[in-house]
Amino acid sequence: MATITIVDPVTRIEGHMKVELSMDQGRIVDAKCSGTLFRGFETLLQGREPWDAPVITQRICGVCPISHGQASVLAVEGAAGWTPPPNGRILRNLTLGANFVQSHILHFYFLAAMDYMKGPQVAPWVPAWDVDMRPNVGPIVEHFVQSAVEARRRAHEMGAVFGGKMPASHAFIPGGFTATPTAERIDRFREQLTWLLAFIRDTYIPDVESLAAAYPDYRSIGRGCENLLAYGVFKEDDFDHQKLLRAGYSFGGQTWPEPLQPGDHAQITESVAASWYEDATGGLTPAEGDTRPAYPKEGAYSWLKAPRFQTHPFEVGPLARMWVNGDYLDGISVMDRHLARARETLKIAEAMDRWLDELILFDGVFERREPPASGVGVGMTEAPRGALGHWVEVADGRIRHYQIITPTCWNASPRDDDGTPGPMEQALIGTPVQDPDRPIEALRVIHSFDPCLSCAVHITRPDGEPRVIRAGAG
Ligand code: NFE
Repeated sequence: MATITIVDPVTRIEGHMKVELSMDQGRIVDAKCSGTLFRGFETLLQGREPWDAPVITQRICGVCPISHGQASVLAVEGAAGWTPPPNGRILRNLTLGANFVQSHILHFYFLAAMDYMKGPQVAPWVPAWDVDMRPNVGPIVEHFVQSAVEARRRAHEMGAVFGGKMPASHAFIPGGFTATPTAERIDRFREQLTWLLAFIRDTYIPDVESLAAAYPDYRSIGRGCENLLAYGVFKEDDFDHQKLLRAGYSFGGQTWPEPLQPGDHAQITESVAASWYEDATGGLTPAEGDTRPAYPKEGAYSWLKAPRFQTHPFEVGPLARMWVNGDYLDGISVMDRHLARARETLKIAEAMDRWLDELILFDGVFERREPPASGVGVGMTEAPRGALGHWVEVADGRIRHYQIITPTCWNASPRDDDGTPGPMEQALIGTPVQDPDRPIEALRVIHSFDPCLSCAVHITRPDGEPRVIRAGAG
């Protein structure tokens, strides 16, 4: 008979997530992933000026704000028909790249590695479940202490060189970027990047490889839906022809992915059958859908909607990006996600070294224009955790409609109108579990996706009084 274990909250992720696991004969036979907070950013953007969107949406999350800034400026620029000058494009790439590097290092050393090894008996390694850990994982704990914390700090400082500050940067504005590329800033950026390139090559990638060698069974655990989707990111030219990480999709792990065409976003829909939202017709595109909470609701168990492409669930993230680019085709599993993420970090960091050389000193970074009075735009980009889209409609100079689909909405989505589980739910089903009360194996699957429920859900109090919280008040 199946037993049910609820892990709530799932820790060492961003945001709030609960997972309900049904287990039978040592395996997970069913899984439900729930986002446990409501995100109201779409609602609070309505009626505001389009220029507010990149600033406000960066507050969705402290880990990937730059991606939201990028998606938002692309959406507003799409509505206005603008493209930034070359320096603006390159400075965005560099600042976004810095954010990817810090996020991937954060994920491996601070969030995921502790699922596999015992560390010193101090936080963040304790409290922890007393479960079987394998001994031969290499010096990952030592590297966490000696260099991973410093690596993350350096990546943040690198992002702030042009971004002004991190995590949220005000440099992303429709029409371009606010910082100019001076020789002194380029030098400061390159100094951090040189250190980080050595860290990624000599420490991060070998650490992930030694973890994968110690846990070879996790090359077949957590395969999931095996559909992989990337919107593409890091524009290499001013005409939207070429990106460092191209857009594409693959059904069932096919190694010849399809390119994603500019109009294909119209085939992205969101189901709310298992989500606490009202939707009379279901399966709407983000351009049509809205955000009307409905709680409680029969059959619903998550504040995440269920995005689908061509009606199917898709895994997004570093593995999907590297897969559709042909850079990583070794497999789809827990360890393949870690390996692809580490190799992507190097690919991005190496490209950043080149982009620094492409900056044009004393050239413009921004073209001053009037904000659009009306129009629709879609900002399709990538966040560290995967495909990110912002949809905007402007009318009478104000935002009439705004919708966001984050990577974790794709990966941790609940059932859709057809009852099909989301990618993370599918990856959990079939996973062997030794102890149903301490399902560490399930956490390894979940963490391999690097979920961020902060991006996926949020809470607002539209009718409430502001709550004053005094830090340190007795
Ligand atoms: Ni809050 Fe985010 C990333 C975005 S995840 S971290 O990466 O968008 O859903």
